[in-house]
Amino acid sequence: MITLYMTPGSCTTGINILLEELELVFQVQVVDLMKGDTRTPEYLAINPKGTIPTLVLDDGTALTDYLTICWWLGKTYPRKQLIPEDLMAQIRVLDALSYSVNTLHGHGYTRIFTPDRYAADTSGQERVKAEGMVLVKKGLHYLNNLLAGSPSAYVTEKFSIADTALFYNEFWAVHQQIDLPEHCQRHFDAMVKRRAVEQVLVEEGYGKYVR
Ligand SMILES: N[C@@H](CCC(=O)N[C@@H](CS)C(=O)NCC(=O)O)C(=O)O
Repeated sequence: MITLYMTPGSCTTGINILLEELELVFQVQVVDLMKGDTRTPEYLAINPKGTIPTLVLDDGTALTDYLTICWWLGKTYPRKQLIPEDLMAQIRVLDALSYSVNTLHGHGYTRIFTPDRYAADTSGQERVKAEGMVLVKKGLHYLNNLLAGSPSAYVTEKFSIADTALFYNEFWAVHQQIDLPEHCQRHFDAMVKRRAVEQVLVEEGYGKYVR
């Protein structure tokens, strides 16, 4: 059976949503980031990058990195059309996906959540967090403009793999009490109305965000 290595409320929430959207049978292995579960020899043997999400397939292949896992899921289960056919729509999906994971999460939120990676002392860490906040607001602004040009509340005409990555970043903003810009708020509202999103948020202990 497919196994998702995940931490509730982390970026893995987006992959959990995708698995539920695809109605796949899978199991989860909870990873305690604070306890350092991603740095154990056992975990590094599965994912040498020491990150979550990791998706281990039936044959034991371990997929690592958000984009890789999304792409595999979208291509392996095409019936839900989570990757659009049209090339320019695919380009929008890749742009939103990559920017959400690598820039907004990777540069912005990482500074807010783990400032100790950038500075050893308390005042340095406060500066890093403030820099992270600026990067997150700038990133949300970029994605808000991208959504403004969309024919739907989603990144493209229909829900796609990109929407899950944008969603977990919006979810973190709401959780951090950072105001979402207009189109991101509309996207977030559309996402929490989806059955799979509601189910995952409740399962992961964030039912209060479901309206
Ligand atoms: N590039 C990775 C990054 C994902 C990532 O940063 N995940 C965080 C949790 S939200 C993590 O694994 N942190 C543990 C660590 O980096 O040690 C991906 O796309 O999956």
